[in-house]
Amino acid sequence: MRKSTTTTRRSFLGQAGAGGLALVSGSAWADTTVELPLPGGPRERALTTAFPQKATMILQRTRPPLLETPFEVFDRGVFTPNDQFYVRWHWAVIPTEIDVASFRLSVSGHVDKPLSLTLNDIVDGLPRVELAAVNQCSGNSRGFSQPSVAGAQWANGAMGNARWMGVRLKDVLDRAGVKPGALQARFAGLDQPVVDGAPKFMKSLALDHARDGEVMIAYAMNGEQLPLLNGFPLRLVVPGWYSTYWVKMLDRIEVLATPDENFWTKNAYLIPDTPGADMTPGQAGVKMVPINRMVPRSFVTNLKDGATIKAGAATALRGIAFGGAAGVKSVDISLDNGVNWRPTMLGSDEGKYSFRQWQTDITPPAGAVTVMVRCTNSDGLAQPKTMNWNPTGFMHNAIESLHLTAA
Ligand SMILES: Nc1nc2c(c(=O)[nH]1)N[C@H]1C(S)=C(S)[C@@H](COP(=O)(O)O)O[C@H]1N2
Ligand SMILES: [Mo]
Repeated sequence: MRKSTTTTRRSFLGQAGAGGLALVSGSAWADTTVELPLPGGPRERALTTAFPQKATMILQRTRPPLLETPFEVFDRGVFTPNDQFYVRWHWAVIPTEIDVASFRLSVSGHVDKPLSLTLNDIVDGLPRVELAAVNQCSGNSRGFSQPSVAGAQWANGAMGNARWMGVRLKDVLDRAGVKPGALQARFAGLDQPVVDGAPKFMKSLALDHARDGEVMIAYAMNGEQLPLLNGFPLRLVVPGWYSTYWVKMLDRIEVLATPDENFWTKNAYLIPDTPGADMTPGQAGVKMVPINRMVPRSFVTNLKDGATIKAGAATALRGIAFGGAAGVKSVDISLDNGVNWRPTMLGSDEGKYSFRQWQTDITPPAGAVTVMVRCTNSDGLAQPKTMNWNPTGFMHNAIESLHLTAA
């Protein structure tokens, strides 16, 4: 889907900043609710349509905006629509409009030639790349932690899949000329802390990773400009890695010759260095490391937990899966608590970092039936049967179970 340069600029950046956007328009939320039963939490959540460029979302927090994708959206297709793509910010000072003419992306630090790039330099001046990839918050599904942990009580909707379009981070770094001895690239956006002295949100990647040719600076998702709340006009896309690294409203890249000591890289987003980032509540002396590659997950999307289906007749089951840092090798289901598994049929392959649909059917006799669904990725990593635990509720990916009644 290559477009001419003029069309590209118009469609991805043209309407940018026009008029400005109130981050919350009026008080139009909380008039409807959705059932989102979490252990120890409220059964219901407010739905909101009050945020710019967003349709119905589950309201987790208003300032900063934390909006969850209603789960039924994932049944509609393998790409998550921009207007229902989840939203997460750390600080509430977020620009409500961006002047595309004066916007600059700076590249500084341990480079031969510091850069100050306009959006046109990026859109027209560098090779365009496109990649489908899942953006998932480290804390997706945190609300299911037991014992419960602090932080946004996400159910399973702090994730989404899009076709990202932009330029390779490597091409931008090459243009600046990274000097020998550089270790990391650090990324920051236009959002600011709400209190003086609080640490600005920044994340760093090892330079080899930053230059792997896959990490992107995206200016479009699903064929449109990025919604403001998803990082307009530019965001980092780090395929296969948790979204904490996918810095939004990206306007600053610094190449560092010494390890990044900033709070968000050094002290936040750490996981236990154990299989599945699993530990025991209260366990002492656990080595912590920065969160990194995603792990496989799979979900049923066409039936809800507790649904009744017809006994003795074929019932279609379908859902989505993703492999994390590798492609989906198989999605299997079990009707006997994980003793026997059988493969499902996989839908079209949109690339190894994308959601992939799966489908099958089941014909259970009358009675209760529990369907377990398990993804194995092409590295051979499969979802575990029991949920991991850590104090920040990161990296949940246990096998999901759906309880049905056949009658
Ligand atoms: N500039 C900026 N980028 C950011 C963040 C932020 O607070 N500020 N949060 C990160 C985290 S933790 C997540 S989960 C994703 C969420 O991306 P989304 O809002 O587009 O879904 O943005 C990431 N990028
Ligand atoms: Mo996140």
